[in-house]
Amino acid sequence: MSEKKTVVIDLKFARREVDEALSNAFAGRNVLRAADAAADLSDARYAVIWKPDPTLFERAPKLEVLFSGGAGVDYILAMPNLPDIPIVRFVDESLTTRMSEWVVLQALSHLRQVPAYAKQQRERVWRELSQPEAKDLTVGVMGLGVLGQDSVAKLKIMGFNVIGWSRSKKLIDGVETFDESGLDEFLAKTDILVGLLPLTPQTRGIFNADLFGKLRQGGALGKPVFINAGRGGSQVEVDVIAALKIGVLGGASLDVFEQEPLAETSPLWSMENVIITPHAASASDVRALFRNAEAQMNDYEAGQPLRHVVDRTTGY
Ligand code: NDP
Ligand code: OXD
Repeated sequence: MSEKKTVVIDLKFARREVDEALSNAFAGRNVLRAADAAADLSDARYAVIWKPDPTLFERAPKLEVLFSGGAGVDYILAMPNLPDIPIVRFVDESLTTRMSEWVVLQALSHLRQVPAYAKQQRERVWRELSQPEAKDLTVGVMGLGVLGQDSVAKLKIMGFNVIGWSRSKKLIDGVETFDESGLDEFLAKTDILVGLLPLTPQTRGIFNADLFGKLRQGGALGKPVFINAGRGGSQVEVDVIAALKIGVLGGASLDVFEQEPLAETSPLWSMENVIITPHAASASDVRALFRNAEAQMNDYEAGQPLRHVVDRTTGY
């Protein structure tokens, strides 16, 4: 019998990736799979989860810590019968780096007019479009947490002028930052808006017509661009669509949606200057997830505090 506490895995990730990662993880621990309906989870003390089965907490009543398979935990906080135990969110360099790659890619795609050139290519049109430089544009990042701050740094390397907004004011070298009360001032300076916010009651629906109307018009791209990889629940999709149609927004890159998968009937699919990715901006590397969780389990059993624990009062 292992002395280390038992782990249950309930990750709605690709089965093969989970199996491969598990073959090198949680040495000396009993590891159970929630997907195995016959498994007795009654002694499990840790759960590593992403969109788990609603019955998990009934089957595993002795859980002491939940490890989220992603950085966002809105899906956990919304679960019925959630036990009052620590929730650890996933924070790892691989996740951070992947997100910054996606954010920089999208900002550059709009700067360099990738959607317009892709359309010209489909139509076999040879026409050079006018080209501002990155330094002519201000990218405003909403959410200056682990992911937001790394994206800010990498956007700056590409030459963009970058500003940021978060609940509490941040001090970031060379970046003008705003707290909650400075939202309008922040928006009025923003040409490309990047959403990297968690979904909470405060951020639900924050990207709406009123907010889009406050973004700077007439910047180097003519119209502002909206980029969102936080959570779809933070955007009001009918407002995004309307803003694109009437020209309040000149373009968008969306990785997250109010309903996922995005309905085939959504007008977003076929809108010019809209780039869609299927909630793939930064997928969790399962090996890194298990490495992080295992290290924290060992530390916790040695009496060390858990890191990256969710604050249930703020919801992230
Ligand atoms: P963090 O918790 O590190 O940062 C969250 C940031 O949002 C903080 O700066 C926080 O402010 C700010 N914030 C939260 N609520 C508010 C509010 N009401 N008003 C203003 N600012 C607010 O999270 P991460 O950076 O690690 O991740 C951000 C989100 O990205 C995740 O919650 C998840 O939803 C999403 N995500 C999406 C992925 C994808 O593939 N699409 C992949 C990974 C994550 P403060 O600093 O003051 O606390
Ligand atoms: C996350 C995600 O929260 O992938 O990590 O959405």
